[in-house]
Amino acid sequence: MTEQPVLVETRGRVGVITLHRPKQLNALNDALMDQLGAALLALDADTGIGAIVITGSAKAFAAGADIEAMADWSFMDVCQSGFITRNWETIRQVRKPVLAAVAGYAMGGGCELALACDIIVAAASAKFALPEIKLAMLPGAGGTQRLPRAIGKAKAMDMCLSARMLDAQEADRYGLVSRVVPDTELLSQTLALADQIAAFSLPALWAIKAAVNRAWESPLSEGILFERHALYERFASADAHEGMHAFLAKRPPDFQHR
Ligand code: DAK
Repeated sequence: MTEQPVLVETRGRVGVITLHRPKQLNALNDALMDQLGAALLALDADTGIGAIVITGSAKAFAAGADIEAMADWSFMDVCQSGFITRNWETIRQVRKPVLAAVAGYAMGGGCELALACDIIVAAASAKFALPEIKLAMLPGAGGTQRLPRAIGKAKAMDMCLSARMLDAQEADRYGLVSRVVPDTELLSQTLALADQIAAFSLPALWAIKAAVNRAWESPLSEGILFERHALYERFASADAHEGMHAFLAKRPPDFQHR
């Protein structure tokens, strides 16, 4: 029986996707990225889900794009198949919060996948690198663009040009990750965080995620305008009225995700 490279389960309002090519340290091949994309879209469409967690194994979140698969590809092969564009960027369509729970290696495409998530929770063992330069390649799944935005040009150039690997503490200091937790608590703490997020009003989560992402991609004035309209839209939401009235009544809110 063929092993599934991606395992999916739901825990309450949280969808959990586990990358599962243990022998290849979760190297990201087309089959895995196709399944990851399909799982992300299915969870995003599921009205019972409020947040998504992507995780790997204790040794590797993912050790990058599958080098064995890529080794003999030609320019025409990657152009014609739309390599990366075709399936790696599905994550950009996801409107719900996506959390990466990273232990061990997050290298190359694995680091880029984590960077494409909204929150990165790193285990103390996590290691982040963009080592494509060692292969005479370049980080081609958003690494040269998201990394400088996340940690600034100086640190990003260092990582991309020298293949420097960051441990979890450095990644935390530089702002690459959101939190660092003990390895034994990686999944429990990430799930607790995802649970907390998923209990909030889904339309408000959509709006906040879209607004923060807009901050990456537009001048301040455009971003502020986007935020202002997102705020006005909140007043059309039953949950927003419920949230404010619950606060005034000193009771927990009963969000209907509308
Ligand atoms: N691909 C395929 N197999 C991999 C792999 C990878 N990225 N990483 C590890 N493996 C395999 C190893 O070959 C080995 O297989 P066997 O020999 O057992 O058959 C098995 O996983 C265990 O790996 P190691 O024996 O090497 O394990 P160690 O603990 O000694 O070392 C390591 C772990 C993560 C330090 C090491 O495996 C390593 O350096 N791996 C390669 C990491 C790397 O270079 N990652 C970047 C990949 S390149 C593009 C867009 C994007 C990209 C490129 C182009 N275009 C749009 C054109 C992205 C490129 C990348 O991500």
